[in-house]
Parts: sequence; C-alpha cells; structure tokens
Amino acid sequence: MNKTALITGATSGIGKATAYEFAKHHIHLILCGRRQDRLNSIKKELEPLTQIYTLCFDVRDKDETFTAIESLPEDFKHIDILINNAGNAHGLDPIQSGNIDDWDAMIDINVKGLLYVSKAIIPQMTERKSGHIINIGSSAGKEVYPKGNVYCGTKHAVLAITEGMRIDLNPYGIKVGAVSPGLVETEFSKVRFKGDKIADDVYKGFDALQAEDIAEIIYFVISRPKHVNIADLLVFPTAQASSTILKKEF
Ligand code: NDP
Ligand code: 8X3
Repeated sequence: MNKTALITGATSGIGKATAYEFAKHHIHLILCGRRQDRLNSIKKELEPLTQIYTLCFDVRDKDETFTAIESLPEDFKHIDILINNAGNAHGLDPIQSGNIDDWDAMIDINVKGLLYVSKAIIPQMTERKSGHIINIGSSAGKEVYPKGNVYCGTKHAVLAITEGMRIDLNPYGIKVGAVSPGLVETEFSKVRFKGDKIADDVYKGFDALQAEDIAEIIYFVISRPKHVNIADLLVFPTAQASSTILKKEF
C-alpha cells in the first residue's frame, strides 16, 4: 500500500524538491504552504505520478494549523511520514541591533510551528504505533555563527526537540530524526535578506547544495528498513567545512 507523507514548506526549496522526489516513488502527498497558487501548480505537475492534496495555512497560527489538518479527507487522514520542513531565517544582525519582529517570526515558524504541526499529527501515530517524523534542522543547529544568534537558537531547539520526540515516542516504535544541511541554494537567502540583492551573493563562488540533494537524502532516510532509524544527518557542500569556513573561488 502506498504511504502518505505530509510535507510543510512544500512551495519552495527543500520541501518542494522532496515532494518531487517522493512523487517519483508514488508516495501520496499532502503538500503544505501559504502560497496556494504554487501548491496548485505543483499538484498539477505531480498528479500523474501520485495522489496529491494541498493544505494552505500559516504554521504560526495554531488554530489554522489544527483546522487544516483536521480537514483532511478520509483518503489522506492516515499520515505515515511527517516532514517538518517549513522555516526560514529572517535577518542577519548582531543581537544588540536585531529586529524583534524577525526574532518572533523565526521562533514562531521554526520552533512553535513545527510543534503545532507535530501535535496535530502525533496522536494518530501513537495510536497506530507507527510513523516517521523528520525535522529539518541545520548546521546552524550544531554551531552558532556571527549574527546567527536567534536563527541558530531556533535550529538548536529543533535538534533538541527532535531528540525529545525520539525519546518520548520510542515506546510507540515511531522513528524520529533530523536532517541538518549546510548551505543550500533555495529562496532561503531571499527571505533572510528580504529581497535585498545581497542574497544573490550568498551562493556565488562555490557549488552550493541544491534542494534536490537534500530531497534525495530525505528519501534515503525514509526508505530504510523498519529496524533502521537515521537519527541525525549533517550534510555540507564540499566547499563548506563549518558554518564559518567556506572555500570560495572568484
Ligand atoms: P525556502 O525559503 O525555499 O522554503 C521555505 C518554505 O517554508 C516555503 O515553502 C515556505 O512556504 C515555508 N514557510 C515559511 N514560513 C511559513 C509559514 N509561516 N507557514 C507555513 N509555511 C511557511 O527555504 P529552504 O527550502 O531552504 O528551507 C526549508 C528548511 O530548510 C527550513 O527549515 C530551513 O531553516 C532549512 N534549512 C535551509 C538551509 C539553506 O541553506 N537553504 C540549510 C539548512 C536548513 P510559503 O512561503 O508558501 O508559506
Ligand atoms: C541554513 C544554513 O548557514 O545559512 O540553515 O544558517 S545557514
């Protein structure tokens, strides 16, 4: 029987590439994001390969999140795989001049949003005693870099919450793990720098990871045998050795 996966942040970057990768393997998909137009066009492209349902909601909004997930039709109610991917950095500023709205956005989306979506889905997994949750962390969840303060804090939180989930869900046989990438060329920097052209320079001068690289890794993680749980996976582009060491060629 085909499995069903719910992917947050499926309108762009890693989440979108994961939808395409999973569709190749005929996994039924619930694709989430705030941009319904993008969800519609991805649905149209992937429908020849698998069954698709879209949910348009903001993970910051607790009620919207629960209402959206409760509204799933019968065919999509049974969720085997949850990919908690929605998230972004907002701003890159020293702590003393950081923007409070940016801090709120990162904490509300990357941490609280991930918790709301998980809370809406975990009960069906514990009831069935099966399921797989992958939280998208970051190298920023393993080390802090200058001006990364709150974004790094949210990704450290994601990795701590991942461990906590794995511990608490262990009696139920539910797999929980994190995939933690370094620099991936997506809309991430456009969002971080609010459309400023500085975003164009982030991925110049080296071969950044592409969203498809991470999507293939996520598929590898979810396709391991029942007794194998990849708990944590850190992946850098070859040019990157750490959050602050990057070999650029100009
Ligand atoms: P993108 O900006 O390309 O994608 C972000 C996705 O998150 C979009 O689909 C967006 O959808 C969704 N999203 C953002 N805010 C909300 C919200 N409030 N409610 C619902 N959905 C939301 O970035 P990436 O693909 O790079 O990022 C995906 C994940 O990967 C994030 O968690 C990020 O922290 C992590 N990551 C990224 C790295 C990188 O270098 N790019 C490296 C390490 C980790 P929409 O706007 O339609 O709502
Ligand atoms: C995204 C990678 O280094 O821009 O999580 O924080 S980084």
